[in-house]
Amino acid sequence: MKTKGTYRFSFGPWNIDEGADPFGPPVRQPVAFAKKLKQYKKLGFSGVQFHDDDAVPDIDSKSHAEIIKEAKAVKRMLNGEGLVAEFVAPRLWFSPETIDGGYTSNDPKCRRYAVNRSKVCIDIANALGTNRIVLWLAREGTYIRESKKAREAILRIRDAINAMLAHDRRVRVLIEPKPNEPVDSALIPTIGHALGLSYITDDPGRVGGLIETAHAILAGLDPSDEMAYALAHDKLWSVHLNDQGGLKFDQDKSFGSYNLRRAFNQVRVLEEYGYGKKGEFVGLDVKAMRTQKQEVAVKHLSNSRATFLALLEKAATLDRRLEAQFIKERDYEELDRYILCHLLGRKYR
Ligand code: 3MF
Ligand code: MG
Repeated sequence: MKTKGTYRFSFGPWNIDEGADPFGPPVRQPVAFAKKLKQYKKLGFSGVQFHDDDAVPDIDSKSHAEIIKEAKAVKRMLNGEGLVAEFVAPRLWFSPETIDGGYTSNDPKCRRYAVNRSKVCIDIANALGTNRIVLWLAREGTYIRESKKAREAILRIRDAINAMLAHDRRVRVLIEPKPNEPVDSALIPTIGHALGLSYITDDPGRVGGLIETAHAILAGLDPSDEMAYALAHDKLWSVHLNDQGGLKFDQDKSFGSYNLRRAFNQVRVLEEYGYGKKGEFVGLDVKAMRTQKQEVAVKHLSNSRATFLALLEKAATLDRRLEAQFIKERDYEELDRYILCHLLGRKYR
């Protein structure tokens, strides 16, 4: 059992936001990046997750030299706060070149843009001191299936990853699957798809996954089982813990806020199989409720971390002897009862 202090937590600057949604404008003032960085340690976090343009805004209008200079300045800011960069993700869903997807766009010019931008993203990651690139394949999919040839599209994603692996022999690519939103049908909807894809790249040892709770739930799957699957492949290299109320839009609710037992099982599986021992971060991809006022719009982060730690204690204090006994007797009704008592903090029997 690891002690509480041995997990390292991370989040991205987008997790402190202005509360806009597709139906209404911002309700909070923007917080400057430097001010966000000041929050990390206070909230109990030491890792920063980046999009390439979180580190270097207006990236497409800058020269390569400017981009690297700015990324190095961000690295100095991180050093100043005692923080480290966990990963950088190319934002391949914003620019006009990525309307039809990045690596799978039907326009070869747009595909070239996506691959070039991914290479720049690797250079930024190096300047920030991380070799981890996360690919959330936001628009690699379709609104109507006939618009792209799915097999060809998968091989295009493979080729793009190969180009990234060749660009830097130390880089590691973490695929973050999601089944839908913004597209109707994503080409890499689950971790099984992501890891399957890793094995047809030029260097499978450098391609793994990041699992987000909400994304697994949106695929109708159990997030802890998805994590176990990636752990069985030694390819769970990061997580985005949060919560989600069923098959709706991607909610990014605070970890454990919807289904505590499901959250417990994620913590349990991470803890049981040594997640974090190779330096993996516990990432939280959570959003403050739109109703939250400015001064208290970071509680979702500290609360999610606190819930993780509380559930870690639940995992540690689970009576493994009893658990084994019920499993041996195949008395899963009793196991169910015991787990609920344990989570409720009630004396069992
Ligand atoms: C989308 C997400 C994204 C990714 C992020 C980094 C806003 O559903 O979860 O977070 O995690 O872009 O890959
Ligand atoms: Mg995410």
